[in-house]
Amino acid sequence: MSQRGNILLIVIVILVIIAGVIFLFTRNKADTTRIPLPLNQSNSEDSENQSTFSFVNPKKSAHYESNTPKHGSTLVGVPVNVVIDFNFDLAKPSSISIMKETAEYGVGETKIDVNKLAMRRDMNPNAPDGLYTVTYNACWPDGSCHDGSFQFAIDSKFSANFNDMTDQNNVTIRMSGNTFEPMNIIINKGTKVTWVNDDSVEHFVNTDSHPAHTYEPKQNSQALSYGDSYSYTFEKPGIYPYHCSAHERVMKASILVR
Ligand SMILES: [Cu+2]
Repeated sequence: MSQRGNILLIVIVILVIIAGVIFLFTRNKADTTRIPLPLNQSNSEDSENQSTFSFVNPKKSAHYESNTPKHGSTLVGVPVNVVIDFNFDLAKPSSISIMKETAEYGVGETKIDVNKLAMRRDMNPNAPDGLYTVTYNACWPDGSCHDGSFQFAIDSKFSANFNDMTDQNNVTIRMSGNTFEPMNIIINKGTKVTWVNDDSVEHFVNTDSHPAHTYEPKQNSQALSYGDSYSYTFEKPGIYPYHCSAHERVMKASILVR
């Protein structure tokens, strides 16, 4: 090959490498650039529900990432569990307390997930409407602990805004126009819910929070392309907030299981 040919080849190789680097950089940026939301930002559920509860500011412990239920949210039913996500390995004796006034509504032990990045505690399914304060103590492998707190509310009268589908044993939710349709539904326990993607873009079914997806992990789907469907059967009564992780700002919904 001539010297000119060699130079041309080298230039082409360099251009391809530069193009590759630019592609990787912009793609990575698109994945990770998120404007952080204030913790007390209303979600669609709150604005719809016109919550009358007033919430004090949350206290975030070291290594805190997110929690479900979300701070400042008003739910139409009792959460099946309270889950708190961290970016560091949790260790014993980490603990969660779920209080309304002076009564504890957490039941059983606080459990640390296998990956050690979340801890959870079941909630008393008979918990009444009202304001709940979650306080937690997050402990680390070196024996140190940090505490934090947040609040959520339960107001069952807002379930009147939900689509009552308790007469069906199999429910279908369409993923259409970047929404879940119907968005907020009531079903009986044991009901199989099937999501179908009617859009040309990929959607997901992801339990809250984002991006931890830890509240009801078995509800999480893989990526769903056009025409794909995914099913999950809800066995335990309670409220199940979920979203699509590809469109988590707009694509949110809830299922109340009775
Ligand atoms: Cu989506």
